[in-house]
Amino acid sequence: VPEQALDRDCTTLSRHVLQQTVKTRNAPSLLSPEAQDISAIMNRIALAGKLIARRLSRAGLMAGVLGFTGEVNVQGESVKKMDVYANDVFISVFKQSGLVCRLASEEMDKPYYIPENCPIGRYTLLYDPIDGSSNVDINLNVGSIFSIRQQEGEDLDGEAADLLQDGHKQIAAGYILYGPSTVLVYSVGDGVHSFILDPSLGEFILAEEHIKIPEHGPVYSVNEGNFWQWEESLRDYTRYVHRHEGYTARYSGALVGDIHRILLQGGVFLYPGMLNKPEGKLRLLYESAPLAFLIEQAGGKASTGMNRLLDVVPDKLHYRTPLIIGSPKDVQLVESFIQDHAKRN
Ligand code: P6P
Repeated sequence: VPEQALDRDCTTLSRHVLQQTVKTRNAPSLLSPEAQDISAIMNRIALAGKLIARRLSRAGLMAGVLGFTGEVNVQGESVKKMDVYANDVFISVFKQSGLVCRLASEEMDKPYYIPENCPIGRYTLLYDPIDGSSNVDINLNVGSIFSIRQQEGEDLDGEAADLLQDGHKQIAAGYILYGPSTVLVYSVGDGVHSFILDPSLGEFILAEEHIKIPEHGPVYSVNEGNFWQWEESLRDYTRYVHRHEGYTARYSGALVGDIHRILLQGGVFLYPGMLNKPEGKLRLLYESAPLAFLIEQAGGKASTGMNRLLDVVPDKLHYRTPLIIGSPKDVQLVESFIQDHAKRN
């Protein structure tokens, strides 16, 4: 077997994270508490990903996996059985971790506290357990999005006020894409790295290090069904890409797959604000901020249209913002339409 293949087989996620954390956090050695912590947390996230991937691969064959629970979540969205399963998987894999004291998820009104880990728990996991779950029943790609923040203070009132800080406070962020293969993409602040799950090994194996998003790409990814709900600036942007050669529309209805395409091929993903919902749909703390952290680490940009996404400070856990994210040149083009309109009005 060529040397290269052997080396790749040996670069598992846990080894890579340790190396990365040491480089990024100026940790003195692989044995520093923080390097070990982040590596252990990433391993738990990988375990959650494996459990979710396995369930998704059998969803059509097992009773009780597809379809809706009949409940409505804090977002006002119908809850899919897979949403509940995936949410609980993350909680259960972290219960035994000893590291994470709180989990804040799109599916839960309040954070979930792991009492045996609190208050010493040093970290909080913010996550969207299954993003794009409407795709589950039609066997299209879905994803999990995660973000790790340091626990600050005791949070004795359960309000998790220390989580209401900007995206620069993230220690690590990434996503798991459940597609033809299961891909985990993460960053601890020193570039973006991807891993592919080898089901025969049960390991995420390094696929690509220091992924760089193209400066410009052909893809614009947006739900044009909302066209008449947008501000005029976004409609003008859409007319521009319709008229100019070299643009192509790609939109799957599941954020992680759309972002992964933009990361690898370049272009821009947009979920703008709308006339009746100026804040848009996507949640800051466990969707936009982790993806913004990652895309900036890959050399891209992430914006609300008016501000850098990572600078946004939420005033509540389920805070939403418009999101424009992807290749620098393509994000700047959208921002130019928005800001030119703002100047004129
Ligand atoms: P729309 C899925 O519900 C999600 O949160 C993202 O995964 C996706 O990008 C977006 O909403 C799709 O929303 O309004 O275009 O169906």
